[in-house]
Amino acid sequence: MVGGLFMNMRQNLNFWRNNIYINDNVLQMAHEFDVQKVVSCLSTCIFPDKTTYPIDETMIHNGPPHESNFGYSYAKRMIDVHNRAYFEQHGRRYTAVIPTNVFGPHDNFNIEDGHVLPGLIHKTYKAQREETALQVWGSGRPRRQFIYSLDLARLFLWVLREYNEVEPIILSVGEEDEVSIKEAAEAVVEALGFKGEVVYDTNKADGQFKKTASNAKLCKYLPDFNFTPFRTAIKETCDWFVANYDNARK
Ligand code: GFB
Repeated sequence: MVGGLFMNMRQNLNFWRNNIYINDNVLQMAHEFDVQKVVSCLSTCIFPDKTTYPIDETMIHNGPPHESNFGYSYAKRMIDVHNRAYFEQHGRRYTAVIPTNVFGPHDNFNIEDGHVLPGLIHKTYKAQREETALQVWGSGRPRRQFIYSLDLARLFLWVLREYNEVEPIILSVGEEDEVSIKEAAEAVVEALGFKGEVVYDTNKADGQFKKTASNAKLCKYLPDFNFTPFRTAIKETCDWFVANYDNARK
């Protein structure tokens, strides 16, 4: 069960309970049916809020997560505990990846519950048609690393077939590819050719200011992996959304 900052702030209990149920049912059934490998998803938003940067895989349990999504964060951290216990007690090599903020076609474009990029794409699309201003929530100052879903899918196949550690691995673009929410909004505005006004609603929460993660472990395994350039990925996602507006999840 995933959602953007604002959905997490409204439903920390549901994020905790539903994800704990999913974790235990999926992993226990995999074990009982002798599934050889399970790759679970954590997220770079589950790391301690008070931390040094860049964040790496060793830091998952080193302190409380950001209060906006503690339910989701603790539930996801428990997957790492589950995986270590299945390995110790049954020799299972169940593992986890830690993607940073994912975006792309087929995303959840719901404005209230979705993540920032699909939210901005949907809002820009509406502002264009209604000739209103684009409302970006928060100050635009927080910083994020965004990974294109197509790149994540390619990395997922590699993890499934080649990655044999139980320890999680961060799947993210480099620290140098981190952008501000403002820069992300500008990329969406450019991709959709929006000409209207862009306003920042600073009454809305900013959430975590940054959660800069290191992809050094991934680069050690796959030094030649090429991520899709951010603006190319945004353009492809915007084009998909416009072409599939009627059937998109929104
Ligand atoms: O993707 P997002 O909702 O979650 O991004 P997080 C929130 C940031 O984008 C905040 C700004 O700084 C918001 O103020 N923002 C601007 C918007 N406009 C919008 C908008 O239209 N929609 C949204 N949603 N935000 C989540 C965690 O953190 O990261 C989840 O809460 C999950 O658990 C996810 O792990 C990957 O990146 O802040």
